[in-house]
Amino acid sequence: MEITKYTFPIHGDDRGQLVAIEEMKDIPFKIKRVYYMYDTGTLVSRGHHAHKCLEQILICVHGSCKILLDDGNDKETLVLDKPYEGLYIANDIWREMFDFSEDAVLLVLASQYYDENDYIRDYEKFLEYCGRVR
Ligand code: T46
Repeated sequence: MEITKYTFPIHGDDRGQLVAIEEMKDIPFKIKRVYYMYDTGTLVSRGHHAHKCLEQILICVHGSCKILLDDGNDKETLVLDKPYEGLYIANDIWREMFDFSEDAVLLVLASQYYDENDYIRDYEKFLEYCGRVR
């Protein structure tokens, strides 16, 4: 499976660090929505779904977490623990987020507004969907 991780430029100076992300320049889509999760229990596993159209960039801006990506054939698990790194997740990819550190803040940049109809929340339906679209 092809995994795309972006390393964003850090505008650091003696005051600290600053990361800026511009749509269509630093990431490959226009940002329609931003959301983030924090205070996630360390034993919690989130996600467990795919999206039909949505593209996203996940950035663990504080702490760490793990992301499992599954394209219906291969599975890969990555660690997000750097506030200047963004993991791109295309549509048609099953994702699970787990192993959150207590201080984890996971920020997500999304290409579409929230739409429950875009979710595939059943793993068997996801595999069927992959078979149809690939
Ligand atoms: C994804 C992973 C990485 C909204 O009302 N608006 C929103 O934009 C979002 C993302 C969620 N919600 C509501 C829907 C649920 O009642 O917030 C609640 C929790 O959402 P969900 O259970 O879908 O959260 P996760 O962490 O399982 O998944 C989220 C995104 O939904 C999903 O698109 O790819 O993070």
